Amino acid sequence: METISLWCNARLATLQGGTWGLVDGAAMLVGGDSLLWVGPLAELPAQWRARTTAEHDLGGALVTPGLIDCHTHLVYGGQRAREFELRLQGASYEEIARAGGGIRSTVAATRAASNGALLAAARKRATALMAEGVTTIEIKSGYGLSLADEQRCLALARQLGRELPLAVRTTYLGAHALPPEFDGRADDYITAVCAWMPQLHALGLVDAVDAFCENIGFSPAQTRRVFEAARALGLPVKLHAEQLSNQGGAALAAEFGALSCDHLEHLDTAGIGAMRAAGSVAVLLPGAYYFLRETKMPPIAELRAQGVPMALASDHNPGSSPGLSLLLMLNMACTLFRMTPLEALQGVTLHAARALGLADRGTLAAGQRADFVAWDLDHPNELAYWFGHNPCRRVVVGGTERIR
Ligand code: DI6
Ligand code: FE
Repeated sequence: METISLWCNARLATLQGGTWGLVDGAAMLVGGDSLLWVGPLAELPAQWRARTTAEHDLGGALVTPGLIDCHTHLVYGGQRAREFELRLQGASYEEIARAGGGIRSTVAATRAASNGALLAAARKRATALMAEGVTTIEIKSGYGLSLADEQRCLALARQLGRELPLAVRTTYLGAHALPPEFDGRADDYITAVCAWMPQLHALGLVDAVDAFCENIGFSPAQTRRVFEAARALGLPVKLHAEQLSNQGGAALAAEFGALSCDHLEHLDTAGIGAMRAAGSVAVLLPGAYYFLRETKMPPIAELRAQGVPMALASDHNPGSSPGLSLLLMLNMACTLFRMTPLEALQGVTLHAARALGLADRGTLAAGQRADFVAWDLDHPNELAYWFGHNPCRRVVVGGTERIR
């Protein structure tokens, strides 16, 4: 007989209906990896109660959906603390990148690292994110930049998802930077990125395709070629758009029905309109904004006014956001970007799910995956309020409690 577990004595923030969706004295019924029923315990139908085979007391804790980090670059070798020092002495992120540092230095370190070393480092990072209630994570490639190394990094990301109680979605970001062997031949490199895509996809390693459309990255015309290759394979696209300058990348991505456009500090009104029409999610990355000491904020008020869903992510990477706390991103989204605590939590739950094309998670409702977190908090607005503190008490992923 299938185990049906009752999780009771909770204060739920279901995030349904565009609000916190608070339910006190609540219970959730879990069968397999899904939520079968969610609501006040007093309203649990008798026939469900009769089928319950296990019971868990949540001790009155606040429970939210599992957190989703929808934009990370978790698999890479080395670190860039020296580059941080140089930036503090006045060098800019772009100058360092143009001088061959930046992403390229991480590409060299990644290529030189063994599978075991890459996996061990990525596992540590994933474990840190998980400790704060992250149950789904997106991992991009983009530090291999050869067929063999992109394949290695994507396969290691998949392996992490098999080893850990964590759902992993992979994104192919071959068009992240120009590798040294293609110096002066960016168009040829894009041809290679497009040629590798069906091979990586055939290996089951690609859930989505991304590119870095930027003056230090790839042009809109090159990005378009990558997106056309993705479309030919039926793969959804996302884009690092308008991070350091306005390239019209968001509108281009929207033309391809992008799941999301990410960063967006320099997004303009035309880009917002295109995203809205395409239903693309705006993924905001306050960690990179903070760490690069940017001063131009993404156009939050206009995104909000236009009803473009906003997600938040760690953007964990060694160059522009070496942080491993998604909860800190909630706090920064409010302090730096003036988002509301509700928007911040929606940004790491239902809107993050949408940015990954996942309809089965992000809220607490019957039919959703049983991914949820019990917090040592009274109200969900505290998730954005405390910082440098981890109130995560228990985590359930796909119906199974994660033992820490
Ligand atoms: N934008 C970013 O912020 C990261 N990648 C990107 O396209 C930074 C990656 C790095 O500096 O290593
Ligand atoms: Fe990124």
